[in-house]
Amino acid sequence: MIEDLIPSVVEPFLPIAEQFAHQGAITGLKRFGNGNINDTFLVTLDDPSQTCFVLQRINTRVFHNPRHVMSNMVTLTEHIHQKLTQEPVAPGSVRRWEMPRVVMTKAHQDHWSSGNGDYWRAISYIEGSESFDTLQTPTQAEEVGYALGRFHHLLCDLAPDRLVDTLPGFHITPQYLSQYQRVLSQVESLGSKPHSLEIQHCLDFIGDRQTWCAVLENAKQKRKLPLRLTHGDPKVNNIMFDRTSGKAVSIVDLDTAKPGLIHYDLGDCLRSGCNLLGEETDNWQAVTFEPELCQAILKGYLTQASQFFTEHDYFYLIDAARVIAFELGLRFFTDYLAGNVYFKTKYPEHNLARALVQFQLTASIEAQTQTLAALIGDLQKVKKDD
Ligand code: GN1
Ligand code: MG
Repeated sequence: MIEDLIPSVVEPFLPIAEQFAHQGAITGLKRFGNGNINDTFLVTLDDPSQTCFVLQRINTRVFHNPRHVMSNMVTLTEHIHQKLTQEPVAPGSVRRWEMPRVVMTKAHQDHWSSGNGDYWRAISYIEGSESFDTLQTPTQAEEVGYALGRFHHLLCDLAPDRLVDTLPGFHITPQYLSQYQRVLSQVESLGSKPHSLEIQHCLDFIGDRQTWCAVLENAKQKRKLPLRLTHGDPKVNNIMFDRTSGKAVSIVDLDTAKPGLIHYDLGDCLRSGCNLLGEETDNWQAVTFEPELCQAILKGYLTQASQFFTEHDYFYLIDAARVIAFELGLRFFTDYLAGNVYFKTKYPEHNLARALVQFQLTASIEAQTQTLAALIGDLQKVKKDD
């Protein structure tokens, strides 16, 4: 029965899904994924040539110019689709690699706006794929690294200025620090947040890292790290795995693609991939950064990155993981202090709990600097010997 597959809470969105359903009838509509920003739905169709697509309401409080988000997505996916025809996967290989496509409306638009200003778009679903919130094995981790490396490789000949900066300040850690300081001074002047032990821990943790946290931006200014095209949000659950072969097949969630440092991406991939408990765990004190998974992610990444990866790129790898974990903790904590205005939350202390997880991960990276430096040195040596 159709009704069973379209829960009544999402029924109001059915007419919107219809705008993008070119062939076949809609047989299902449900909320999809764990995104913290946009509202995402999976729409299923009774059409064998396209069994489903992803429908999203773009959060316009975060993405002020959704038209640019869409034009970036079209530029990027067209470039990659073109390049994939020039570099097909070896015949007989079990590996496939696909990029999502923008699904146009029946009126040939890349989005649909409702009368109330909501901005909707649809993207193809990678058939036969699945994603994971946490990684468990080095084999999976290597695939995640491969996927990010493949994405960077496919974009390395598209000029960074071909994409618009849709989120100014995104991953510029010192700007998040300034924002935190502003919010903190407002909260302190209102006297509205009592300092629990956990809050005090966050305040001290940030305070101790204020000078260091500009490390990637400093490297950018000194031209040690160049601007390149980045994904912006390559956390592990944005990597799709082929359900049959277990190999990475795609990287999705392209809203944040823009010019930046590939170290933002490497850091995000490492901080999400090497945390076995995941970013939503309640047990923040047990969170650790797993060097074995880090090694596997980098190994997979470097199989694809040899064309563009430099000595400086290696040098800033540990800082990348440490900064992006710290930065996300800072963003969550700032949002908690500000009253949960940016990230979706399920309970009032949710962003505080998330911040504690990311700070614990940062601390675990710091405690293992020597181990991480040794494993990166080994990977670099393998590359030189090749
Ligand atoms: C947000 O919406 P989602 O879940 O794809 C955020 C990322 C964070 C991530 C943490 C535009 O991504 O930067 O790393 O949450 N996206 C934006 O889960 O702020
Ligand atoms: Mg995202």
